[in-house]
Amino acid sequence: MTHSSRFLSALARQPVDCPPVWLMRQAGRYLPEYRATREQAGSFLQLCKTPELACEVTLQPLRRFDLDAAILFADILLIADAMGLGLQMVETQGPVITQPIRSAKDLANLPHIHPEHDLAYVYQTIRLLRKELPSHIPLIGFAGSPWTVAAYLVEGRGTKEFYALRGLMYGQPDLLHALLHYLTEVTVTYLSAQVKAGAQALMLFDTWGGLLNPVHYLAFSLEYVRQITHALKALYPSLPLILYSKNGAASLEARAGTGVDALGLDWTVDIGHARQRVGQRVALQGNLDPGVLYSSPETLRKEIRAILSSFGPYPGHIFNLGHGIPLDVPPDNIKILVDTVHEG
Ligand code: 1CP
Repeated sequence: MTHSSRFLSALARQPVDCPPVWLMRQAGRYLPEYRATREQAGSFLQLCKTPELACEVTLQPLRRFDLDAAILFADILLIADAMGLGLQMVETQGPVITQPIRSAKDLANLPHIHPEHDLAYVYQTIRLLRKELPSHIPLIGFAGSPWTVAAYLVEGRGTKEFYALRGLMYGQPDLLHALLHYLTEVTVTYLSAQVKAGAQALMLFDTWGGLLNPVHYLAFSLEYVRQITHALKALYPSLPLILYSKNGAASLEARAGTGVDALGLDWTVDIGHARQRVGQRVALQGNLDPGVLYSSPETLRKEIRAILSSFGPYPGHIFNLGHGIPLDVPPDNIKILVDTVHEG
């Protein structure tokens, strides 16, 4: 089967006329029109919960740049809001959860959420987007991996170290496994309803999997990703799935064996070496250092071409950053990035 979309073709490791490109956090604060719409909504959470405005900010980067995919505007922590855990997005601090999960009692008190009802606004945004998007621009739905969502639920905020989470892993592994199991079930329901609403590919963000040693990584993160992948593939066999990890170079082969179609790479791995290690089993997505967006157009072009040439003339490359667009990069550099990738 051939696709009318470069992005879906590359995910299926089929030849394309030029590499597809989309960017993590392509909607966001680096765009003045995003800041204006967010102000109109009143807050980040209100923006996510207003389908017309969430649809608008999803489309904003596509009006400016020749991107090959759209990503739903939402957040991996909206399920914490649906669980009533007091999620707040604090301007200078990022996410804060006022009722973190640290004990068996906290876990027992977690409500059984019903994503189709409790996160109805997400599905409404997806339906609006599918009406607006041209047929060659697929819509990516997403969720956090259970480990990465648990990181915030246990810690109560974003940090570099997540010591409360790691302390719980060593001190009460059964409790953490019970939380991860619960999040796995919720995530399968949440994501399958995104597909029913119109998402054409799904991405799992395992941003904090790289905190773990290889044995713990398999047990506390990858095992639950594998369960989600198997459940979704049983429901939707041809649905493409992408797994992103930060600091995940050590586990490339293990991640390629979970049944996902593509791996998202951060910038600390050479994409050509990664391709040799995983072969044609999965497509690769990445992996420009977002830091290059602060350099000159010449350096930006040079680094983009280095990644394209390191990957080589094989099918299965989706160009992206190694992590999200920082909030203060000049939008002109994003245009240079996208156009340079398409020039090949
Ligand atoms: O307006 C604002 O300032 C809010 C900033 C913001 C945005 C634009 C947050 C808060 N979330 C989002 C949207 C978002 N988050 C999207 C959709 C938009 C797009 O990509 O274009 C996606 C896919 C996410 C995913 C997400 N949220 C991740 C995984 C990817 C990653 O960045 O590693 C994580 C870890 C989060 C949590 C989160 N939400 C917001 C912030 C600032 C953070 C990270 C905080 C931290 O570093 O701990």
